Amino acid sequence: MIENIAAALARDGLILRGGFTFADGEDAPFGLSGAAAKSVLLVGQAGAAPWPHFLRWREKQSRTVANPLDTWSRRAIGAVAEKFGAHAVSPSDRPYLPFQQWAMRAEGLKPSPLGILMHPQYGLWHAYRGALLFEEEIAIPEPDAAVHLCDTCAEKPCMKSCPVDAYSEQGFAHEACLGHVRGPKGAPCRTGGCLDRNACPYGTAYRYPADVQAFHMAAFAHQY
Ligand code: B12
Ligand code: SF4
Ligand code: SF4
Repeated sequence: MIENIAAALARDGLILRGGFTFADGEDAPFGLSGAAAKSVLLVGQAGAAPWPHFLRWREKQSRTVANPLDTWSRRAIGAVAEKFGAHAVSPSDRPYLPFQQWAMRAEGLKPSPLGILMHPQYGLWHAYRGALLFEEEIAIPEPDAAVHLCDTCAEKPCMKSCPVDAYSEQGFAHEACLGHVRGPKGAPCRTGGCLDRNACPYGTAYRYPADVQAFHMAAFAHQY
């Protein structure tokens, strides 16, 4: 079944990002009928692979859609969920579902100093677009042990490039970031994306193109 789900998602540039089975008695989200889910599969992207699919869909819309990437993702992942008897959820659903905790469990990833999970191949250039919840247990292969590249990265350039030092050991000062991004000196972040994220030397083959980074930065600056 997993191979068929992966093939259906690939038509939109999306990939499966592993999954797991909830433990007995664990507080699990609801599946399709409203009963607690038994298994979850995460859906996401490596690099900006879904972008051309998203753009083609957006061009066909007769009027401007609010939160277009979320809307497209819900539509694409919702169609796959319907075909395979799953309940689709989104990282933007309220209350927020613990997508990063699920991802750490599903693929053995750990957070970078930026809070973004570090992937041994994609670096910081990957994201989650949804998840499929199943009320029956499904067979999910165990993930390979993931090397955490940040452990051996002595220089940590991702902590040295932000003009307002928004990322620190205390976490992410998003108001300081937004003040800079929206201000007169914020053009480099607005047009090319976060300078700290771009400073990481790993996964550069998957780095989102500047226009994609500008789209995400505009969404972040507009929403928060
Ligand atoms: C709210 C939110 C934010 C808030 C955080 C505010 C706060 N202090 O809580 C703000 C607005 C700051 C934010 C910013 C960004 N975010 Co954000 N965010 C979320 C969201 C929607 C909910 C987080 C949450 O509360 N979850 C509920 C708790 C219970 O789940 P959790 O797994 O335990 O949550 C973890 C996160 O909250 C994390 N965390 C806490 N503070 C921050 C700050 C940042 C920057 C990140 C990445 C994580 C993070 O720590 C928790 C423990 O692991 C998640 C999606 C999701 N549903 O999780 C995306 C998510 C964490 N964000 C993500 C990203 C990429 C970003 C950005 C880096 C890029 C962007 N979206 O444009 C920006 C930073 C801007 C920049 N300078 O580039 C990705 C991370 C992907 C990955 N590879 O790990 C996620 C998973 C969304 C996705 N679709 O994939 N985000
Ligand atoms: S620059 Fe180094 S510490 Fe920062 S995210 Fe990349 S590998 Fe991790
Ligand atoms: S987007 Fe710009 S201001 Fe915000 S954390 Fe990244 S480098 Fe700093």
